[in-house]
Amino acid sequence: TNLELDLRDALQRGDFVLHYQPVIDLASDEAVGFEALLRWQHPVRGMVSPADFIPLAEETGLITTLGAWALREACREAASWPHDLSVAVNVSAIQFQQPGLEQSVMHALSASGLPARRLELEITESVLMQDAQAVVACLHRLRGLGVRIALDDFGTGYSSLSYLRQFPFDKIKIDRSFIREIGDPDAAAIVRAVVGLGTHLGIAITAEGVETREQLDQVRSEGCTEVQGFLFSQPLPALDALRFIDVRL
Ligand code: G
Ligand code: G
Ligand code: MN
Ligand code: NA
Repeated sequence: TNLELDLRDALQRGDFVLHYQPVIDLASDEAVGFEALLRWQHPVRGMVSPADFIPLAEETGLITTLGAWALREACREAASWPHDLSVAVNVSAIQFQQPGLEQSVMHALSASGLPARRLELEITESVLMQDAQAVVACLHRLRGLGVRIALDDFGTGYSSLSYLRQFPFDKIKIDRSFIREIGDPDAAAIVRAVVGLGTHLGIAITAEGVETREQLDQVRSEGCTEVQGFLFSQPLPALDALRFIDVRL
């Protein structure tokens, strides 16, 4: 397709940028980091959503190059932030099937000088559907570098709860579909159960997609440790993201 051809050129043209959504710690009510989210500024089509181009990049294998770029760019940017702020980068399941993920991470860290503890990798449950032993080994090696691993979009995939013991996660991010419904007792019960599990296993819990004050109050009372969502901020260009920190400090 045309979009596929465009995608191949887009990296060279420098069409991609990262936007950053603040992550708020509920103990201090302060931003503790940002999630980096890819944006494609197409010269003709305008802004193309990752929901459209990530699947295409995955089918064509371009996600490996694009993912490596996102890691480098996010680490480069984060290295200039106040030192207690971390950056989270989404990693596609396809990147786990290709060799070189660890090298990409190590290269992004060494080229930027960003301490590994300030980098978090977000993976989805689809990663866990692959060769479990290989993935576990890879996650352990990545953690050995000092980076943290978050399980993203939790609750939307097919993972069983036993995966939480088997795989070394530092954080679970509860998918925003549960937060949207959290006024409903059943959804609230699910959030409560995940928080209980996380607390027991020593895993931090982020609530994604917090849009209202009511949702914030509820995820706080359920014991979530961090929040993200439009109530605080949409994903922002790098400069605006830093301004967001200044305004809140
Ligand atoms: O920010 P937005 O809601 O438009 O993102 C849509 C989807 O694209 C989300 O599922 C998000 O995780 C994914 N996404 C955004 N940036 C990246 C990236 O750098 N790598 C991967 N693999 N997925 C990303
Ligand atoms: O799959 P992942 O969690 O990485 O996706 C992040 C996506 O969620 C981004 O595209 C971001 O724009 C979107 N997002 C972040 N906060 C909110 C929110 O409060 N409401 C909605 N609807 N989307 C959000
Ligand atoms: Mn994410
Ligand atoms: Na998510």
